[in-house]
Amino acid sequence: MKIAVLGGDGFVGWPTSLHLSARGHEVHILDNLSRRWIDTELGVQSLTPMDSIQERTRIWHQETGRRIRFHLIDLAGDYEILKRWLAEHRPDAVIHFAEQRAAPYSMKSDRHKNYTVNNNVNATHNLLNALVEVGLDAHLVHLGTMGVYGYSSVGAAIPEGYLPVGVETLSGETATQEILYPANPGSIYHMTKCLDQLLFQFYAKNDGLRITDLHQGIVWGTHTQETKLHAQLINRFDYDGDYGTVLNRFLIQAAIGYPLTVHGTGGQTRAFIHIQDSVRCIELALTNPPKRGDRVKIFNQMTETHRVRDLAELIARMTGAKVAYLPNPRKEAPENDLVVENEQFLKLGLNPTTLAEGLLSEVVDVAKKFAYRVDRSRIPCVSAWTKDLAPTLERDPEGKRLKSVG
Ligand code: USQ
Repeated sequence: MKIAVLGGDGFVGWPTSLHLSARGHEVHILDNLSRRWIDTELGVQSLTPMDSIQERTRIWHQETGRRIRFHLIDLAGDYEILKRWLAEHRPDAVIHFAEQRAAPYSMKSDRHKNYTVNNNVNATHNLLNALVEVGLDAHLVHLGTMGVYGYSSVGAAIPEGYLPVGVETLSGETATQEILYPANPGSIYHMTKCLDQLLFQFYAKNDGLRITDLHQGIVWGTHTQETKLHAQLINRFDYDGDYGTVLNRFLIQAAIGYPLTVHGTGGQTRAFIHIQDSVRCIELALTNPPKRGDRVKIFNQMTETHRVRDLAELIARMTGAKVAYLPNPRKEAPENDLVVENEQFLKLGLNPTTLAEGLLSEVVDVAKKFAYRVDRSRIPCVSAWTKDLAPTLERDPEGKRLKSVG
């Protein structure tokens, strides 16, 4: 297949591009490199040393003989260029990762809120609009989030996208239908993914676009089979307060003797998936497309659920790290249960990497190896969800006063 990977320079996009190229697909990365600019804005860098996209693709060719082409295109801003590219290249499938994906970054300031909404919603709509305009029947696979559901526990498992509901008709009978599971975003970023869902629903219904939406949990880990092939193919690893996600942050914190930064009581339960399983799921979704005229196909892309404090205690036991219970910068339920259905990927053959088997090698192979690159001052989470939460974040877990808050 000829596959366009939009956002193929990012944390999930890069290993996905390698995985699909290794399986013989013709891969094209379209990316505006915004993630690299955001590193510069925040004054942070990936824990793992990361080469330019051109250098990465050169090494891939050197190691495997396969080519991945890179095209510098801004999906949200360059609609005409995107349309021309699609018309000229006519890919069989398009994988859409090209969105600002960090909840704390999206809540940093009014400017960051605007950026996230403008970038994410325009990118998705430009893509859908262009696919229709150039008459391209490519299978669109989008990286969504479990966060569209809102993690609330109602004592029932979260279904894969659609909820059967009974509606009482005027004649007193019960009509049943399936609706999108009610959206309940917890950040501006998550809200944009909820808006994406509606865009997909409309374009599948109105124009017959074939769309798969993957509601992914929190990704942990760094390496995949392909990124391990050469030191310069390594994936990025974020540990800072905006882009670092909880489990990868705890791993690096443990490696450098920094107290594990649990927000609030740590009673938040979230869904997780290893990066290797994430790229495998995308491949499985690609090979099982919906038919033209079908509704959007939705998968829950996760393999385990865990409570944040249980993860912290597990890593503390493994490594001897201390756990710090901190004021929560986010407006979120302090405690929740979470049960998620994920039968579809398991039936298609996904064989999950469990936390129990993968964690220790991650600590040793990545966190310890690159610990010398950590800037401790970038670890605290300083993006507050509301203005009244900001003053509670003035000190870091080691008691030092932070220079700027917000
Ligand atoms: N948390 C801590 N300590 C930390 C960092 C986070 O206790 O140092 C807590 C947060 O308060 C939150 C939970 O851990 O309750 C998860 O936070 P996170 O930063 O790991 O993940 P999140 O902001 O939800 O976003 C990440 C990705 C996003 C993806 C989402 C999947 O950045 O792109 O969509 O995970 S999900 O969480 O299932 O919605």
